[in-house]
Amino acid sequence: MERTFVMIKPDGVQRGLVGEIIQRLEKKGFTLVGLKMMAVSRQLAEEHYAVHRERPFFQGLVEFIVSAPVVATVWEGEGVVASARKLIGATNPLTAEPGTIRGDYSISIGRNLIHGSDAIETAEREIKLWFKDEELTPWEPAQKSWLCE
Ligand code: D4T
Repeated sequence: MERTFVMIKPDGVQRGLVGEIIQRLEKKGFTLVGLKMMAVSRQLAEEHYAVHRERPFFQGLVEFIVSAPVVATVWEGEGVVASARKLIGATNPLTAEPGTIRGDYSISIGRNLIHGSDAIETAEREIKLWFKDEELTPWEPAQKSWLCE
């Protein structure tokens, strides 16, 4: 089953949006199989954003991610990677569509609340980076047959 990694960034935690963000993914019908609040080490933040190492915003982004706790989550479901990205909305919250998480609750690219894996392979890499196998709890939702044919 397809999985994605979603991180509620420090601004999402500080602004009390953890419940709202989790609820949007739950209500959509995806299954939460991993959840932990954590202070992120510099090493983990740098590794997570390694593709952006040469970008001018990299240092600021790492400082931001280590500045306060985040909530790391893993979600399961058919098409969850692309769908979570749609629910999250465009990187720049000012151009993110209303109805998306960033479009509804944020105004700045450097404080855009949430991260979601951008492809299936990225999701696999990020889940391995953030979670040990034993921290994930696969389960079968009782309402499954009411969600999917
Ligand atoms: P993440 O990875 O956080 O889900 O964001 P996106 O996938 O939507 O966007 P991204 O990889 O292009 O950017 C990663 C991260 O860097 C921040 N950022 C980005 C920033 O602070 N300034 C910038 O100019 C850009 C492009 C926001 C998201």
